[in-house]
Amino acid sequence: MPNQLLKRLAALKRQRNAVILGHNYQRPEVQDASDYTGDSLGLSRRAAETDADVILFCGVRFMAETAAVICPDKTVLIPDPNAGCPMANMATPRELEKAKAEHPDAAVVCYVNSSAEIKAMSDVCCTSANAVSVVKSIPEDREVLFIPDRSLGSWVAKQLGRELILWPGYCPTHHRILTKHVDAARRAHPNAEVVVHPECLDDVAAGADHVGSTSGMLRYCRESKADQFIIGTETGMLHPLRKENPDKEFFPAAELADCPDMKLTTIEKMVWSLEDLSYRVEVPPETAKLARSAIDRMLHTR
Ligand code: CIZ
Ligand code: SF4
Repeated sequence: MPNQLLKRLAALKRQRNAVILGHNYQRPEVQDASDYTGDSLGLSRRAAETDADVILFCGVRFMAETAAVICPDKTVLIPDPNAGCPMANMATPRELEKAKAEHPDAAVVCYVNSSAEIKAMSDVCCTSANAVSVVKSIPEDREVLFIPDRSLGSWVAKQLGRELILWPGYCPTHHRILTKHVDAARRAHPNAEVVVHPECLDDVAAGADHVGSTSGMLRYCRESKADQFIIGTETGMLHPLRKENPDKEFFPAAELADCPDMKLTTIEKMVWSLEDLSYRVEVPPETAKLARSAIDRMLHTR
């Protein structure tokens, strides 16, 4: 990475009093140029704590929206306005309205991978790190409509032995990881543990040694006695795992699990973003207020 660009980025960061948040799925050089890296929940917490005036959010739009909802007084920027999430787009307000009318008594639990509008229409939000405890906090006799990720919903249902109303959304990147890929990786690395994300297909999750969020994967691999791991999630995750565990080896379950939206962020775009204070991510106050309630309910779940 040309040093000049990184120097320019550092100078702009000081000038703008900005903090750079980078998701675990970002390009390695973007993660290395971030002040904090982590999953969307961890980064939202950083956003809530920061004294910075500007948050440069290196991730996809719904994550920057969440930061904007939590920090209404700060300027939230995303380096590329096209960085969306196909899964988040699989739940629209009109469709959710219809589903809520069909299940008027159901509690709506929405995965953080959703637009602020969808969060505003939901009872409580969750991430892959806390989905099980969030659903558990809802009384057993109440129906739960889980949106938009069918795979995560079905994994949570299995963990709790509880039936959930599932939504037909999914992550195209995680669904590229197939059992045959995991089997081939196991044959190539017979001593490795298989660690996958709950956005993976049901049979991939069922065959894994551990299923968890990206923050959960970091914890699991740090604590595990194994020294080789096959990782079933977006390939950006290999970077923080390798950085934190230099004595362990990490192999992707499938090289194809690359999220094109996550990879839209580059150092150049980060520099342009701080130069121009673009692209601003704003959520209308009414929507933000309701979305905030769903997020706060998640944060207060134990
Ligand atoms: O919540 C996140 O950051 C996502 C999308 C992945 C994960 O499990 O950390
Ligand atoms: Fe969305 Fe999947 Fe990309 Fe995450 S990896 S941003 S869920 S498409």
